[in-house]
Amino acid sequence: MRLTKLLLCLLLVFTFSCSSSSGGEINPDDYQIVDPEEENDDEETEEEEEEEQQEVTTVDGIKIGPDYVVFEPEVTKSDLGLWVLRKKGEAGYYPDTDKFKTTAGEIPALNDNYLEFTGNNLNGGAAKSPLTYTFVCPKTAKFRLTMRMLQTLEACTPGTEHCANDGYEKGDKRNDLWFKLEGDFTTASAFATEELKKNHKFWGRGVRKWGSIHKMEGHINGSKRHSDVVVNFKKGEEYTLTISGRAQGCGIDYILFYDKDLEAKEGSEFTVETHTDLMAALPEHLRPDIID
Ligand SMILES: [Ca+2]
Repeated sequence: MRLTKLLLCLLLVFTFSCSSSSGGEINPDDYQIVDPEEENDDEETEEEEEEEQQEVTTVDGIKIGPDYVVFEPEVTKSDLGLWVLRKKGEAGYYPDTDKFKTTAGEIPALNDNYLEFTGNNLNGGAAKSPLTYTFVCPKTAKFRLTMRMLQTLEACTPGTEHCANDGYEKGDKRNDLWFKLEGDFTTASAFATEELKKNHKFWGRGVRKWGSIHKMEGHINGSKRHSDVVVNFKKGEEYTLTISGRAQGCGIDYILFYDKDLEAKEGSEFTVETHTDLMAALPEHLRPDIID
C-alpha cells in the first residue's frame, strides 16, 4: 500500500516537472494528493479495531476469547447433584496419600480444584446430574470441544475384577461422561447434527494424571464409531452445552471449545489425542482464569 502511494507521489513529481518544463498549466484537481498524516490515522484505526477483536471477556465465569470459550465446570448454574467439587487439601482430592500413584512432576488441576462424578459405577451408567453452560459464540468458525480430564483410578488387587497388573484399576475405567449441544449449529464431524443434540458418550484418557476427554462415541449405519466433536458455530449465536455424569470417578478440571484452525496456526501448533494433557500441550491463554 505504502509502495503504491510512494510510486503515485513520484509519478506526480515527474509529471509536474515535465509539465513545468514544457510550460503547461497544472490543474490540482487532476491529482490526488496523499496526506501522510491521514495515512497514519487510518493505520491506527485498523490497529484499534484489531485490538478490540482480541478482547477477552468473562461472563458468568465463562471466559470468551476471540477464537475460544473456556471455563471451570463448577461455574454451572445447575444443581451439582452427584458431581462433587474436589479441592486441594480436602478429603477425596486426587492423589490422596499413598492410595494412588504419585503425580509428582505432572501439572496439577487448575485452581487446585476439579469436578468429579460420584454416581453410577466405574464403567458407566445412565445420564445423571446434568450441568448446563450457555455462552455467546465469539466467531463464525469450526469449534472443537474437549475437556481436561483425570481418571481417579484406585489401588486394587491384581487378578480381581477391573484390576490391572500394576495394582490399579484398568486404564479404560472412570473415563467418560455424557454430553449434548443446543443452538443454531451444524456438524463438522463424522456424526450428524441431530446426533450432537442428543446425549452421547464423550470419552478420553487421563490415567492417574491429567489428560483429556476428546472423542464422541456414536453409531453410523448401525456400526459403532468414534469421532472428534467439531461443530460449525456462528458469531453472536447462543449455544448451550450440557454434560451429565456417566462413569463414576471421572474428574473434569476445565472445559474448552477452540477454533479448529488454531491447531495449525503458526506458533501454536498442537493436537489433542489420546492422553493429551490440555494444559501441557495447548497455548496458555486457552485456559480459564486463575481465581484468587
Ligand atoms: Ca479446575
